[in-house]
Amino acid sequence: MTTLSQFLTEHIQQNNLPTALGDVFESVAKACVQINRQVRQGALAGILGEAGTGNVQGEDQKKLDVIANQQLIDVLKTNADIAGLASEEEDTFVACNENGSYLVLFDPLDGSSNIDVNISVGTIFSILNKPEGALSEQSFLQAGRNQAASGYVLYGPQTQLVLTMKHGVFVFTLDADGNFVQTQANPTVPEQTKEFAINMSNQRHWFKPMQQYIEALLAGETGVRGKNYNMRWVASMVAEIHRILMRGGVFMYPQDARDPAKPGKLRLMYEANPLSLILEQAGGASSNTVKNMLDIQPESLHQRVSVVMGSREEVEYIEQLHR
Ligand code: AHM
Ligand code: MG
Repeated sequence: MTTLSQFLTEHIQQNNLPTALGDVFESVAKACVQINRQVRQGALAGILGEAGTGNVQGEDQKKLDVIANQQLIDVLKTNADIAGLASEEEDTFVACNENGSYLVLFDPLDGSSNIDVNISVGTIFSILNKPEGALSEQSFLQAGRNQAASGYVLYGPQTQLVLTMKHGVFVFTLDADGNFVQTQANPTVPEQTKEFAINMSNQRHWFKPMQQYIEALLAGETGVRGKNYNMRWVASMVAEIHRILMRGGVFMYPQDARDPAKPGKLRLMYEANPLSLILEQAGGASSNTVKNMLDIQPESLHQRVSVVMGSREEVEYIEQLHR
């Protein structure tokens, strides 16, 4: 039995990584154990429902969005290695410790439309090296490939932490005493799949190549793909990506024709990038339909992006349709 702390010590030594990186993971895990407690309590703690506030992106916040965000900020601020934070729920970045060498970006509670109906939600996080010089928004605007590490916590039937420090992917399960224990090493995303995930209600808004792709999947054996596909949509990206990490599949939230100012629904820096790094480390692929997700140079903290990620063969097929 290997606990998260034991794993971090060994993994960091083996791969010559800075010990401070391990401490950042310890802090994120600590905050997520607190969030997990709140999520599990639900109505018993009186924390379901709307907060009555909105975030900078014009989205209504749930009470638990606000609580999870504050818990992460409070815990991460006490870590001297962390120079700054950025969150889906904060207008701009939060400065922390002047001498810190890391930046942490997070979506405190992804899939929060699911909280009130007791369906899986998660925390997604990305860890960047802080560039030299004074902290500014610019310090955070690094391509996904530059991430030092990333991960997520899935609050599902089991609470699991999945992480990468760019030396493989590791899975931990929270035990009854509140400790993460390693339960899997290096899961791999199968290259081929027969499972896809997309919100079909947006179909009429999609651009042509996406229409064409889904039409081919729905045609099953009788279409150009020559096989029958199954579909899943949890509306919790962490849950979908975890499923794909475990058994393959393709997840899509494409840009569509509705609002040219909004290239997709999901956010690049704290949703797409961290999950892309996990999938790429596990042999999967990730794209904005024309370009590897991890090569996109971000222009703003809350930038939205078109998302296609999962089994390599499907992601490449979709990219081809867009060429
Ligand atoms: P959130 O960060 O506000 O929870 O939104 C992100 C979520 C993703 O987890 C999920 O894939 C998507 O929104 C679902 O969107 P929709 O409700 O349009 O299906
Ligand atoms: Mg989210």
